[in-house]
Amino acid sequence: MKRPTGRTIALAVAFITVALTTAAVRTSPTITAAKKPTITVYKDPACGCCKKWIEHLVKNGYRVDAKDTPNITEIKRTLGVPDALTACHTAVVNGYLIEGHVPAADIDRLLAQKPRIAGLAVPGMPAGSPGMEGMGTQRYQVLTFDKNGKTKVFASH
Ligand SMILES: [Cu+2]
Repeated sequence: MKRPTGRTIALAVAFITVALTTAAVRTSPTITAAKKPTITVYKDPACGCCKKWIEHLVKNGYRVDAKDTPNITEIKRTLGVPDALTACHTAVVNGYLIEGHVPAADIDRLLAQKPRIAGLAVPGMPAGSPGMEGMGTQRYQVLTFDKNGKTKVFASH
């Protein structure tokens, strides 16, 4: 019977170390976070649910450039958010508009799929959407919209 030599054990240890290091790099959340772009968020300084939505984005690896403005309605018009789809804050990421409490996972999918749309919207402020927790939950949809205001369902929650 052959006993393992010191060299065999050293090789095995080296192999396990490499395997563990590789696994750690692959699952590291900081690496994923570094790949996510900055989202510019326009909001009224008094808006509390806007701040909570920003926290949700940051928790999901986005960098946020928050811009307080007293005239958010004007900004929505200028950026081209259809009147029927408005909520509280309006955001811009990689050229897409994000209106209202859109979940970070839907923004992830938007940026991965890059559809030819103007942006995503969660009209109104449905209870239970990210940033609107603590007041129960209701079902809501994330809509895509184009420049003419034409919408399609992107996700249902
Ligand atoms: Cu809100």
